[in-house]
Amino acid sequence: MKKPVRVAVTGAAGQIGYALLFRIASGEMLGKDQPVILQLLELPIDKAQAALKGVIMELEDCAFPLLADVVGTDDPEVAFKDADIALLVGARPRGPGMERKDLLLENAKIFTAQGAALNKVASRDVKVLVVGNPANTNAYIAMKSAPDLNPRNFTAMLRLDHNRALSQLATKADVAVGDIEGLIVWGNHSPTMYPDYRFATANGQNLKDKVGDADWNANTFIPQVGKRGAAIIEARGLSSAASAANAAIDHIHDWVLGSNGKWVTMGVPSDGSYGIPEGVIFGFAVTTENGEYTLVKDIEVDDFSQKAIDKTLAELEEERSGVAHLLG
Ligand code: NAX
Repeated sequence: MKKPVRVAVTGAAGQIGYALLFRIASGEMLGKDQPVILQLLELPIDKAQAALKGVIMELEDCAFPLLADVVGTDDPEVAFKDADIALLVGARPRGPGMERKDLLLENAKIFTAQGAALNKVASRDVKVLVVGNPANTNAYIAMKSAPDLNPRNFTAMLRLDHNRALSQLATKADVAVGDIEGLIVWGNHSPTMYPDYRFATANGQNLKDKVGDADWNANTFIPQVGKRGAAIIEARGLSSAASAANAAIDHIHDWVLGSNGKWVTMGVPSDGSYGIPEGVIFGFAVTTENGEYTLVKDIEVDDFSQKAIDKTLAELEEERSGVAHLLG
């Protein structure tokens, strides 16, 4: 039997947490032969801790053979102790009348503290995925608050956007979703993101040639992927949870176990490629192997794509300057 992997999850009693934990414990994220220890963080308020207790009871009642232990806590240093993987899902939601700027600052406090706790107690190889919004900037803050950890350990979730784009494209091009390769979502996890299928193929056929419709790209595909989250809220009365949890599982699964040469989208600190300033957490196409990701370089950027990339970068830069004073 392999040594258990320690997986920390914050916001564990929330709706994404509820869709996520059972799949991690059943082996869907790290493999059916990989035991896990779940280290679950919730807010230090009675209601959140009671809900967390209930989730842990249900995890126990599943009798998952791969679940070696579960820890529930309100202390980030307990949750992140020796963590190999940290899924930062919990975040401050936007309250009534709250400005975007205030939301950024409230979350900055959370991710500064959690970054510092990771820095102090997590495994030096911890793989961090930030799901809580604004995900890219929260990941940036956590990364900056953890100076002893490799910045490459910090990522933000754009996989839901990637999966949404895959699904829309598969329907339009009438191909199986699993056959599509070469899709990218550039930028911020927000409606400014740029889903880009110029190089997407299915069974060797270029889908841009097949779909061949610039109007569909600009006026349907891009806005539909960008506003999908809002459409789910409108339809369900609640934000995406199962699909978000699924994307988190995909992201970590591929990071740890490899993407077999396929491009996947991860929000990762820029190395300066494509003119994105170093350190900005940006959605790029990557391939993954042996627990490492590699940015796909030298993708041609045409005028349309450059404008789209500039727009999403401008938004990220604005978010970054909004929290710069907190990061020293
Ligand atoms: P919920 O409100 O259902 O759950 C969040 C949980 O986090 C709550 O139980 C809360 O008590 C807890 N929490 C808040 N602050 C915490 C902290 N400092 N430490 C520990 N726990 C804390 O939200 P849910 O629907 O689960 O969504 C979670 C986050 O994911 C939100 O920020 C949401 O905007 C974001 N999303 C990000 C997506 C992405 O693609 N990157 C897509 C889905 C989702 O919208």
